[in-house]
Amino acid sequence: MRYAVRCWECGREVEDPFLDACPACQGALTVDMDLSSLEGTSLRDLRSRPLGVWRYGHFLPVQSEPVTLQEGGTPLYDCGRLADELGVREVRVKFEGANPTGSFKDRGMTVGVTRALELGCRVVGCASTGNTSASLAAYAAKAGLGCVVVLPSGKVALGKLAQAMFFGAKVVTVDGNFDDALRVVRELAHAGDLYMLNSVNPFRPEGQKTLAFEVLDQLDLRLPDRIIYPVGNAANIWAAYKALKEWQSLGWIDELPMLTGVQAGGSAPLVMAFNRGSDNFVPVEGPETIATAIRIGNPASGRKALRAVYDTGGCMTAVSDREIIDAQLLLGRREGIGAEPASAAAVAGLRRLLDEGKVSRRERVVCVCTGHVLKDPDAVMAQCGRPIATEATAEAVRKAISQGPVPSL
Ligand code: AN7
Repeated sequence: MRYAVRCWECGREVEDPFLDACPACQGALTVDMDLSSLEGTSLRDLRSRPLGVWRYGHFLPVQSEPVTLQEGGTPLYDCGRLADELGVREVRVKFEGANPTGSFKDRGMTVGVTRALELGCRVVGCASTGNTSASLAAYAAKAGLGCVVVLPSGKVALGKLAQAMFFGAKVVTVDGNFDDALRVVRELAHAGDLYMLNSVNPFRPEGQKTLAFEVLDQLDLRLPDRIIYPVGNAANIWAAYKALKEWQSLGWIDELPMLTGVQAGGSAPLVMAFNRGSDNFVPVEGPETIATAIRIGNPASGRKALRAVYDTGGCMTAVSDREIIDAQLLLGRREGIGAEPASAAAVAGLRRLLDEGKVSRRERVVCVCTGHVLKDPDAVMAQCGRPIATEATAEAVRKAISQGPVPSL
């Protein structure tokens, strides 16, 4: 597949594969795919391959055999009980926790690490709030590459840290938040210490396009009214927009679902920009939220994400930590879906937008639940308390379970 890497701001073509921003204007980079060879084809032509990232290989800018752990192909659950609870016509949940390392990041990493091999790199690296590092560590292991991950100290959920260590990455924590860690990794990449696979590397969002491709594919191109994403560094919602535009350009879809982004209240620079109707955001110093995955004050793809939202007639909203936790429990206890807090922000945002009358109760909505509940066991235990300990007799257990209400919402 032919493509060019361009500056998203000024359109200039960027030839040096190791740049992470436009040399002329410092704008973010993007991959401009030449889809002309796909003209006259249809989605049906792809379906001989199994549902998953590589079903959409024609839309991905790598040529060699992919480094794959069979990512993607995640369930799209029809959540009737959740829809009743929220009071909306239809809610589906795209459950990205079902990916090999438990988050949507695997979609970008299969492409990003394949690209790293094509460029002859030996060491890959990233800054991360956790999931990116877990995913990169696994794909680097599969590819036989060295891996360095830089994390904000004390603020990475236990499951994610465990994964990065387990898969053999060099794990370094720094005093500071994600934005600081990203600045450091960019500097290491510029000095040639590593090949950076954060989402400012435009090959990452290319893989993440497949999340939106799959949603449309699973719905047989019967478009939902709205797709809701939790937003941190903001590449994923941008990737969805890029995916939708590509299928629109081929005539596979006519319209675009309203792309809607949810940030945590303490880390919501893009929501503030949206509320002002602005294309530009002001970074938040000292971002805070229980949803540590999206504890990001200066989203690298922020301007792209705002474009995605404005251009599709979507919106953005912020939710509190309490709303996030309530939504996480709702997903678990009404639908049996185990999502980490950041993922539950999508559902919390839907509830808020319905209550505020900004989303119609007649809509058909897809919420993207980006990561698995087991990523953050501490967040779960803080809500659900401890098990009841007792003697190993039926009588003692009967007594224990008869005390207090049966746990539910
Ligand atoms: C579960 O791992 O930024 O808006 O370093 O882990 O594309 O950044 C994670 C982000 C949503 C936000 N949900 O996606 C990282 C990292 C989960 C996440 C997001 C993240 P973007």
